[in-house]
Amino acid sequence: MSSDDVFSAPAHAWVRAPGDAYAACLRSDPGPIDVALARTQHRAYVEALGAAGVGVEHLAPGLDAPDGCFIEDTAVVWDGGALVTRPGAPSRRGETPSVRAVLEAAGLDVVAMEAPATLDGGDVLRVGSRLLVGESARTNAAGVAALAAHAGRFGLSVETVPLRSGLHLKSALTLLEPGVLLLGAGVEAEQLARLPVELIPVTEPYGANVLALGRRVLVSAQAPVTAERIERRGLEPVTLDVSELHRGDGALTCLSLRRPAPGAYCA
Ligand code: CIR
Repeated sequence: MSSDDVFSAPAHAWVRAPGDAYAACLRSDPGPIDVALARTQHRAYVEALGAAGVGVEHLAPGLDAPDGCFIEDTAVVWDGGALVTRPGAPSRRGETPSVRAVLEAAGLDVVAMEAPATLDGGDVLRVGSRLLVGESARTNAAGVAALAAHAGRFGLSVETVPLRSGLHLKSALTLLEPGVLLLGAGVEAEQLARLPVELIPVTEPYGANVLALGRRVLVSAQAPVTAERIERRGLEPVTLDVSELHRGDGALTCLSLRRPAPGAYCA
């Protein structure tokens, strides 16, 4: 793997539908969650992945894993390798053994983080051969070091980015297309000034977390202005209503764990 890799839609994605325990997930919004609607919205998300040519594999929802549908947080995957994380929230650590099993079965070179390291996959954004890591409350220096050690063997470098607000780096910063990032309120533009990228500021609360599947881009239905801007750039926004997943502090990237095609990288 190297900086010459091409950006493309993921070849494969692992997902986990919201289980019965989802209403007890970690969240900042104290209002009720409609678990049945969350499942319906999750199904539509999975269909959108499939329609973009991504092969989807389902993991079983865990009875004692309320946040299990936010599977992105449990690993960081790239062409050939993966780091299974130790999520920052102790209640989420039981989600990782099943993820480790499928990543190993997929033939990836898997390393699992150990205490005291913590890292959530939602804090890791791939930009070319760089992995940007958010300094969130969920990710610590030992977690960043564990990622740097394993990913470094594949030619990937790791750089940290301070967060102004928000749960994860990717709550505020995602890749729209190669060299182009959507930037929300949670990260200051000056923190990214060193990067050879175009930054598109987004003001809608859920607008900065999109999932680019090649030219097709999944966007929250709660970010219509962002969807319009994406369309004006000649990309194909696909808007999805994920209201019940937003209620659990989730967004579009966190609902899947994605593996790129050989020689490629993906969002
Ligand atoms: C949590 O607090 O861990 C979950 N309720 C939400 C995780 C969202 N993950 C993500 O954006 N990568």
